[in-house]
Amino acid sequence: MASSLESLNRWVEDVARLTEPAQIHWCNGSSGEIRLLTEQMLASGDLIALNEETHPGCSLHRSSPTDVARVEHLTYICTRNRDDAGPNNHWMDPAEAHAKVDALFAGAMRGRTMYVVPYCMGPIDSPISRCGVEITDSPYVVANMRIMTRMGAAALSRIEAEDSFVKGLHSTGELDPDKRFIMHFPEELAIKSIGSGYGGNALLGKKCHALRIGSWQARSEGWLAEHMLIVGIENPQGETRYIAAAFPSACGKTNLAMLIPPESYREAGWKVWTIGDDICWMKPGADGQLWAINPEAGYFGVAPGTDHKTNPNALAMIQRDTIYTNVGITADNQPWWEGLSEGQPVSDWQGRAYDPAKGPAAHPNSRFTVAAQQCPSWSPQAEAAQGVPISAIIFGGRRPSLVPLVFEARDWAHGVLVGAAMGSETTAAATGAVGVLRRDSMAMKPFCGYNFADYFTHWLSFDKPGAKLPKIFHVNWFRKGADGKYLWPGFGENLRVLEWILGRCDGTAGAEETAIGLVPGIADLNLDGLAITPAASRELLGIDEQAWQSELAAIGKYLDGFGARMPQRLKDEQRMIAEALASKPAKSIRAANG
Ligand code: OXD
Ligand code: MN
Repeated sequence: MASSLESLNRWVEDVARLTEPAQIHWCNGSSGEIRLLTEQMLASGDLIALNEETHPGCSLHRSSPTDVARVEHLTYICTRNRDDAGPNNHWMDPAEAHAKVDALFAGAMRGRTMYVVPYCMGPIDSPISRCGVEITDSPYVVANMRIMTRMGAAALSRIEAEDSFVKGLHSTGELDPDKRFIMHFPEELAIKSIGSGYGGNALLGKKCHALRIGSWQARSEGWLAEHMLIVGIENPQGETRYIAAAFPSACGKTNLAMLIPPESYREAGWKVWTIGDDICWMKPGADGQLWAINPEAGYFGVAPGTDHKTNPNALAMIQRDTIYTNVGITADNQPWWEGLSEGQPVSDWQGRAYDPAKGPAAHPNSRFTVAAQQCPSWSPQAEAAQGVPISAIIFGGRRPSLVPLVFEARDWAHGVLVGAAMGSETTAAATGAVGVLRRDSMAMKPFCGYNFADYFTHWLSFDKPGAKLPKIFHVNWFRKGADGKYLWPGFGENLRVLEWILGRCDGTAGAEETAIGLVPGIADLNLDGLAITPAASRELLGIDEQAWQSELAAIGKYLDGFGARMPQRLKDEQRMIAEALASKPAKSIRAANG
């Protein structure tokens, strides 16, 4: 059999023949290489230097105004059998998809440099990590991949030693939305993306590899590739436990991953450690626990709303060596976005004189790209080859009504249903209407590389003898009162909810059994020092049985939409809860020592 490097060389030659670049550059990931590339981009205008005194090593990239977000309607899963992609994906026959994009790739790199970017998703020495190579004609993509992945010589050595890697081909093409496609070929471990330079469409290691192709690989190899942050919570006794949490785009994953404990918790000795803010790969270990790595090496975070109050760790980490995309700038060339309490914009994200009548200074989906280590709460365990053991999995969404602040699933299968039923109001991270409720199972609707029904079956399969699975919870920071105001303060105060969750994991926290799961009583949560009225806390934790009956009916309909492949186990779970809602009164269960 040909070695991986032979097959890589052959692929690079084939791509060069098709795309006709002026030159080919194999990236080694060195600091000299990135320095030169950055100088070239500053000279060409691909990057704009920012204030070197306040923001050393930072630069700004302005994307094409029609290329500012992921494009789900142009994103395809191309499997031989349409049902393998499922109703949750756009599908195209692989032969047709290759023909369609190859026609666009023909000659696409004329006059440009073709970069060959070997990368590793996850610590170089981790058995959970997987490698890929992205071929791109965008130096901006190369610079981002260098921050977001372990890119260069070490990844190439691992590829040489392994027998497969994910092939990602990218060109910005003409940046024409009519000639834009993000194609995935999971059976070939291949991606072809053309016509966009935007993060999620162009940094192929992230959504395309680590989630869409990764989820496919994970199913065939017995692990999970999830749209989850990973955070470590250290209690005053010095024990750190790890939580993985899935929220749809722009629901505060980055904020939760970098949470600053409230003052009283800090004083008592609580600490928060960041492992990852977007993607989590989890695999059962020999001990039966799920062990997780963050496959990424950086954060590609949403800038607007990032401030001292909302996410001081994020603000601190982006003061140096950061690539900003589509933010505004101040008169002295500092980056600026809506929600930043200091400074005034003079130019907007398109480089026009800032005029509030023309819209915000920063695009709502403007971003920062920064190395993970720059985060003050970065955990050295993010580099651990074996990963970290996961004690709890949290699902959540933006639900202004109905869904309580937190509840616990009775068992794994119930937890899988809770994840499958997740929903949220849409945000600006993808193009489309904002503020509409859409079901987003496990926050993977845009990212699962195969049929959701098969994905739920895969999740259920982890519940087997010997497994020591994490408990599963659902949170909702976004419930509103009758006055339209949020009932829960959110941000650092969310640690109070995490404390309850960890207390449930070790049997020290109480809960009340309800038809939808285990909900804390008011006395089970530490609300000390919070300005929250008893009426508001009752509303936050309350369950409106009638409204939940409609919700369960809607969930049942949603599951039925996946047809015959939907696991019966999940449908049974839905039916049991619907029946319990119609009959069961709430009862209180107390922790053994609580
Ligand atoms: C992201 C997203 O960019 O989920 O992380 O949209
Ligand atoms: Mn994401």
